[in-house]
Amino acid sequence: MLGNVVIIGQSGAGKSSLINMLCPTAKASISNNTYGCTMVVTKYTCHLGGQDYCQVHDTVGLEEGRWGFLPDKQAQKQLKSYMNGKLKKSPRELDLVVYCIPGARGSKKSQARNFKKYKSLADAGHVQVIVVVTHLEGSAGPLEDWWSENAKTLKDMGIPETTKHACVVTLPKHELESRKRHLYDQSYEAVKALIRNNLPSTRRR
Ligand SMILES: Nc1nc2c(ncn2[C@@H]2O[C@H](COP(=O)(O)OP(=O)(O)OP(=O)(O)O)[C@@H](O)[C@H]2O)c(=O)[nH]1
Ligand SMILES: [Mg+2]
Repeated sequence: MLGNVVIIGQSGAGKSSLINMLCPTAKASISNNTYGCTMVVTKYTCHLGGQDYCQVHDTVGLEEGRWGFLPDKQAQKQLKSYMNGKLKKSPRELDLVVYCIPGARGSKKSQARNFKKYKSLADAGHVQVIVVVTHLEGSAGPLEDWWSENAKTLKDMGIPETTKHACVVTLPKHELESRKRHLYDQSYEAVKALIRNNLPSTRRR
């Protein structure tokens, strides 16, 4: 087991969809874009190639506002206490944080606030934060181009351009136009490699 990976981000960013991509037997519930969906943290096994695997933790969505199933204030409290709990365990039960953002939706002040908040929490526990940008099936060129083309958006979100990242599509494959379906497979490989390469136990090898 290579470690524990916690996926965080705003409601609807595609965290559960990302989990379903990484762990095909997971069947994490996906929201309908109107209300947030994941109410409790759940963990799944993600195979990373060969005998290697990690645990990925699906978390509650942030920024649901006052009227969602889990208002932002409550979600923030739940996530913070979950991450702190994992960081304080001995041995530590958190090895990597994936911050998920929907690339097609631009940036919001709250995303910058959230990134800063959870990055400093992770930093304090000496845990790396990586970024996965979702919702990119509309991109005209290679998905990875999003990163350099959106330097201003990243800056607005407080995300350093040097952050390890992957630009992907997590919309379920059957919902993609057939000519775009290869992007799903490509995204799966990109995120798997990103996680694998940044887990401390792999880096120590
Ligand atoms: N267009 C597009 N839609 C996506 C993509 N990834 C996920 N979605 C859709 O976005 C909606 C929200 O996805 P979820 O995976 O439930 O998002 P979440 O971050 O887990 O949301 P919460 O559980 O509320 O925090 C669903 O309708 C997904 O099908 C993507 O890459 N592109
Ligand atoms: Mg979810």
